[in-house]
Amino acid sequence: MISSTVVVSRMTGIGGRNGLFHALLPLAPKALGDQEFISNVSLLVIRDAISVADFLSVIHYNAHLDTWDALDYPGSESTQAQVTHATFFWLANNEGFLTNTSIHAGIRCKLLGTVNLEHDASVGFELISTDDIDEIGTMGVVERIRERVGDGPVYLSLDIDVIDPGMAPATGTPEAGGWTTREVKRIIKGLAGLNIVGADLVEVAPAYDHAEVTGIAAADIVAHFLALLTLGQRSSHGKFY
Ligand SMILES: [Mn+2]
Repeated sequence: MISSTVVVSRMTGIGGRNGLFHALLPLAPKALGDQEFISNVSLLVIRDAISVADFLSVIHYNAHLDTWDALDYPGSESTQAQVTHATFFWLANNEGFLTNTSIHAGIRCKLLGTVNLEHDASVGFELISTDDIDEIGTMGVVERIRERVGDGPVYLSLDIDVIDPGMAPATGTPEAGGWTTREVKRIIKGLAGLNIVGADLVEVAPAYDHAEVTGIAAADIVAHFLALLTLGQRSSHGKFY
């Protein structure tokens, strides 16, 4: 675990970049990892991705919105306290990194009301709920994502809790009734050919895993991300296996 203070100090380090991640991962900004610290790192990696493109759409797989306004939380007056695993897209948008053409996929978190959805839209996100897949199928989800982000630079962020906790139990804020690992993999494959400039996979908590089932799913999804980054825009829609 690394404190938010350390995360912020790395964010604001030499050149405004996270040198460690940048040096380790020269091909494209990307990160993998565990609970809250690494979720905060999503913001770091988005900052690195900005070295590739001035503005990004985000494709965000998660049970939760992660666009919450930190100023709504008590005790979040300091810059450090505002960096949490639920606020980093709000921060990224405030820093001017995001277009208003981002999209969530797999949302099923508890909400206080429509005001939460209105705020989420103000951060630039459209929303595909977990239940939407029952009406439109995996390819319908793919089509909505592709239509939303278009040809512009895209950043992928996947919280492992988008998958049902029965298939990926090792995470800190599980939500019942998620997508299957197969569905998530199929939707990721459908993104082939998009202008993807960075990616992360976050919120895996190995101490909660059983028979490494979550770790196996996470590693497989990362392999898919690497395939997307390697293929770049050469691949046509949905054509990789
Ligand atoms: Mn989540």
